Amino acid sequence: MTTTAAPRKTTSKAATRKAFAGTDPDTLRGYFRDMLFVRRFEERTAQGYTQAKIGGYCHLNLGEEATVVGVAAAMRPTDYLFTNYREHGYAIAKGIEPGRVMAELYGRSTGTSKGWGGSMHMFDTATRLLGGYGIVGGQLPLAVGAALAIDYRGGDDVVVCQMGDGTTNIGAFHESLNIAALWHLPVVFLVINNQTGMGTTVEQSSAEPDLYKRASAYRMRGERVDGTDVLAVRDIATELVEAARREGKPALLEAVSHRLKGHSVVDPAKYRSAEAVSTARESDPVARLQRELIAAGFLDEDTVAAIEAEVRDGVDAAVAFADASPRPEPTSLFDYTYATPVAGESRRLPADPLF
Ligand SMILES: Cc1ncc(C[n+]2csc(CCOP(=O)(O)OP(=O)(O)O)c2C)c(N)n1
Repeated sequence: MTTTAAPRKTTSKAATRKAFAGTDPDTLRGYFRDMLFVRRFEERTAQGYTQAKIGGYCHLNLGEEATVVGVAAAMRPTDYLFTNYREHGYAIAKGIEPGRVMAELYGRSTGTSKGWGGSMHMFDTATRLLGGYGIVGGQLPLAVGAALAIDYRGGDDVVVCQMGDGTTNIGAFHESLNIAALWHLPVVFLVINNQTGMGTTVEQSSAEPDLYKRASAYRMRGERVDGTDVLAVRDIATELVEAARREGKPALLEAVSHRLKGHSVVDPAKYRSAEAVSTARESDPVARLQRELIAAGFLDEDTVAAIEAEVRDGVDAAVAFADASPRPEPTSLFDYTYATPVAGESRRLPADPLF
């Protein structure tokens, strides 16, 4: 069990290039573009919320972009992903059309869950994003079940199961890690340590705040990585995903980053000290990669402006698609509750008579 990837120092062009060695500049610019897309998409989501185009609970990936993109780069398209409710960026990184993600946020029938799921319940079998879960820890037993199904059928796909730091204290976390280790299931548990569960810090809530160490209770490999460093995340995630694929070795990866805003879009995060806010700002992964790529000579201001424009067009197109999409028919509310017909299922809408 080790701690990997101390933050890279950007001292000179040569040193920065050396840190990027082995990854070609186009791929690096692609990571930057994808991270920037998540950033701008989420900023637009917050705006859509204040315009009352988006309702319900809504949590953003701001500050988590390097982990989102790094983990996606480590996965095959056929690998499965389960997440908590903070999943818009993961949905896009997994390959879902951003317009369908925004349409789901808008509650439109063209969305990933036909407009009935909203921010916390994106689901797409084609790209193998199997949710989007609002119940803290709810995704873990299901992810282990998917890994069991893969193993049972003799497949070589892997399940990545994302969660927040607070989730490591819920019962389902321990039950899931135990079964995954006992049965050698191909699942990587990805803990996003953004320092807080709502307003409670990891130190206040966890008797063992080094969350990656929890893996040792199940004789599982546990790693901690700087979650603001896209290459460090990609490299360690690749190692763990491939060990799960080849050897049926489950693992836990703790990615440390900072939430740039409140818990959800309606949380002004007044419980945060000025120091915590400034630490979070300094750890901004998008700004960091931009800085480092410029220092290495792989990006210049003109290219950044061109990527910004391309990203803005992409997010504009997603918003336009969502805006133009129809709302689902109220009568379709119950169509997707069960996979198969259930006798006696109530399909009564609020204004309908009881009898
Ligand atoms: C079983 C359950 N308990 C409580 C809640 C309320 N709740 C929603 S988010 C949250 C905090 C979870 O924090 P963390 O796991 O660190 O995830 P993050 O929000 O930081 O991504 C809580 C307690 C819930 N949704 N489900």
